[in-house]
Amino acid sequence: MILRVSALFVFCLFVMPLCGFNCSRTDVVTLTPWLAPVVWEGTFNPDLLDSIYQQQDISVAATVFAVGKYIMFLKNFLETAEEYFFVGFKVHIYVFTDRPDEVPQVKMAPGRQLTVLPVPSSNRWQEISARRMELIQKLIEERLQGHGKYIFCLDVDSKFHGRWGTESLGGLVAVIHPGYYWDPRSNFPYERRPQSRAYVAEEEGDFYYCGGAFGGSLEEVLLLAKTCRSNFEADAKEGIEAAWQEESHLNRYMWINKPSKVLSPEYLWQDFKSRNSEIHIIRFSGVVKNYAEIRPN
Ligand code: UD2
Repeated sequence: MILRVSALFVFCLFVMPLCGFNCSRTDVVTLTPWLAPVVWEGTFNPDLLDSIYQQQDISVAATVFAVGKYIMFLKNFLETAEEYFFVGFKVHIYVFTDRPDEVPQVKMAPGRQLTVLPVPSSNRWQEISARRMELIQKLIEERLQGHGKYIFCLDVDSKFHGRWGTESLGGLVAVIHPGYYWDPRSNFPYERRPQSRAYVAEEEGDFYYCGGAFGGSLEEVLLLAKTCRSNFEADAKEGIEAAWQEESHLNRYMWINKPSKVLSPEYLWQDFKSRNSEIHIIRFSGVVKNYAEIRPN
């Protein structure tokens, strides 16, 4: 009896604060039915996680596309990434753009670097968004193999407001779309035509995930990019473009290949939306933009 009480005492005093038992959430889903964590503020200990990954000497790559007028968003993206994205870790940002001369100079901390990769311009925004998978595949195959371990692929018309760090690392990582997380599955804007390779049937699907932020290990993201690219191209040969381009293919992929970590909408909020009470912090959000002004068509 004495042994049991003192074991409980030790557990409460030392283990609980470390492992996060004192920081749980009951107002939101924090575990998927396939046992992947759903990361919300208050469900993890950032210092503990950082200390674990510091020992592993990890590095994180990030891709961002700034084609045509979207270059205007890059400065804010890069400056806020310096403040909040994997601070204290090695970070390599790859900017794909058709306007390399307009890439802003942003002072980066030691251990952080930026590489500009030129891409052709395009007359269709859908094509720019969709070609990202192909370019991410090539980047991993041609430049990243053996360099670093993790990668995140992010929309440029966004900025960081709060920590995005080691709590987000995992094999395959998806972000729940802020527009649909309270909705029934039937409202999710999946591709619903069976002839598309992005098809998700009415009774299928877990969450609706964002195309604007996803990531994981280099191996997993390479598989994802390859699959989404080849499905997208096979659809295109048959004259089909999925409802939300590569976002639809990504959602199909995540239904079949369950993410090992799911990030809450804190990791990609939308500035035009008012903040709901369960959102204790906004870490990254899409800025308000005038589509008619910035898209090529
Ligand atoms: C959603 C997704 C986006 C993508 C798209 C469907 C979120 C928050 N956003 O946003 O990721 O899945 O639906 O295609 O999940 N881009 C350029 N130049 C252009 C057009 C696009 O560089 O002229 C790049 C840029 O990095 C941008 C991204 O493509 O952030 C996505 O395009 P968008 O922001 O116009 O797509 P949107 O807002 O419909």
